[in-house]
Amino acid sequence: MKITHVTTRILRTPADNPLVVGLPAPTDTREFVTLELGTDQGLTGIGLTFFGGALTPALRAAVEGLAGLLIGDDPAETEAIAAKARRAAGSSGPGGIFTLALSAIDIACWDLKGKALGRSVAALLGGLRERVPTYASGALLRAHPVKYLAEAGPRLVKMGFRQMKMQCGSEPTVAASVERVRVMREAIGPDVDLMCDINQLWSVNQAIEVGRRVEPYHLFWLEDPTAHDDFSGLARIADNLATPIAAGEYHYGIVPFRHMLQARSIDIVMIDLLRVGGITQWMKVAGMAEAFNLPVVSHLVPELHVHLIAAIPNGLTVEYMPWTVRLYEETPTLENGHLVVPTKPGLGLAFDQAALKRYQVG
Ligand code: SMN
Ligand code: MG
Repeated sequence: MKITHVTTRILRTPADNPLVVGLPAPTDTREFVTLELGTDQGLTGIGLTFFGGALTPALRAAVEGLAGLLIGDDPAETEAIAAKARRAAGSSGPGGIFTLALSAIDIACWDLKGKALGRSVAALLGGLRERVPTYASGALLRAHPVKYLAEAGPRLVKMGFRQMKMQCGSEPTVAASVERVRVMREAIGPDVDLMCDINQLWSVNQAIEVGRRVEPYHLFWLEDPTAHDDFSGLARIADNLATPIAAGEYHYGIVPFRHMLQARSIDIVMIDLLRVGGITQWMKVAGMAEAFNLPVVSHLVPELHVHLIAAIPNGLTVEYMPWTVRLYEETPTLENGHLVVPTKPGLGLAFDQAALKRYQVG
């Protein structure tokens, strides 16, 4: 099979989240870069990337430029493709646009691998499970009033979620942070898993202080409690708390995960598919985590991560952050707090042409 043509688009959607109900619609937007790789066998592989912000046109150019170098290459040879892309990009990686662009290409190549073999990506990667737990995300933000959290939590349970993630970190006092977690826990009861994302906003000491005070509410994990690359600081927090510490979403490529794991910084490894370099690299980090006997969780793009978490023995849960679901004709079904793993060849996804038309810019 050979790559014969490349199509990229920039899509701009509202920065909304269907899980947020009863609040004013956001006015800001999100930009995505989509990729379609056509082949001489008439198959098309799809990929997607973002995090470009104002540099999204540059990200699109990077996807277009790197994918253009692959005309005539076999998309099944993902390591050869990554090596060629690294050589071509010089030293403009691994952080930032290079790896974000490589991820879109790698994802499309895995889609093509599956389509050529008639197997789902999950099956190609090991095919361990047919359903995976998932948690509601983006619905309990730190900007939302505590009163809203008390209503939103039970609503998410009614929608079928058995796990959900809230945020803390910007409260004026320790007591205010503790109150948010208390209200959330009381609203959903003891049987729903509750994660809390700090997005690096606390110092190590703050994280230990607040972390200790919220132990009675049994957080499923405390995420990014301090700077993502403060490996010894994260390790101190992890050593001082019974609550599992999750981190990893901010890291580009596989190497930072070596430092994090060697420093015993975390209890749960979060891998962002776009920042790590795509499916090929994601699976390497999942293997590293398995060697350290640690579970792995995903970050964003649930429609892609469902294959990966289902394929590995240490897959814990998929973040259901439905930013991108509107871009596809159909996405994995949510059933009783689980996502059903697609069985169609490749990713089991097709871009919704109406959505491409509606949201395409530039
Ligand atoms: C997050 C980070 C970046 C964009 C959206 C959400 C958050 C998460 O840290 O873990 O979902
Ligand atoms: Mg996070």
